[in-house]
Amino acid sequence: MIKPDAVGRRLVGECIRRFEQRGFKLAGLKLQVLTREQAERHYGEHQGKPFYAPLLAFITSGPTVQMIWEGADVIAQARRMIGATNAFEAENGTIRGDWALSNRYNLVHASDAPDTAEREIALYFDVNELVDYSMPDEHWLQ
Ligand code: 3AN
Repeated sequence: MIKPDAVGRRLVGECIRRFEQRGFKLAGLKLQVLTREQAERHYGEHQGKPFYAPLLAFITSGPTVQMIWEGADVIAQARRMIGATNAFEAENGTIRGDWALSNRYNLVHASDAPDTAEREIALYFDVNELVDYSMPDEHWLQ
């Protein structure tokens, strides 16, 4: 997910470019303002924590871009490309390490495991919004 701060800072194209150029395949794409209910379901694990209310306020404050990326080891590799949650700890060369200076306004979110990815895809997409197709260079990317 590209979060409202990244959309507001016109970093959507830069974020997508990094995943495309690494070799991942885009299987779903959507621009939407999250509803309060979607945000609560997305961040349910943080309910009751002191940062929960401001986190929900931020994530529903503007448009987000939901993306489904496919490819070899995509979950682990995407998290490496994004960098540590706290942007002050994110390495240079990562999305957060290059463009963020905040723990909350950290530009992007990525699923951390296959079951989380399934849950988050179902939260934001209908099955018929996923696109299955081949890329001519796929055999070089696995
Ligand atoms: P990510 O930003 O990688 O999706 P999560 O889901 O662990 O990471 O956290 C979501 C957001 O919750 C963070 N961006 C941050 O704003 C807030 N958050 C998580 N853990 C903490 C923490 N220990 N202290 C303050 N805020 C936190």
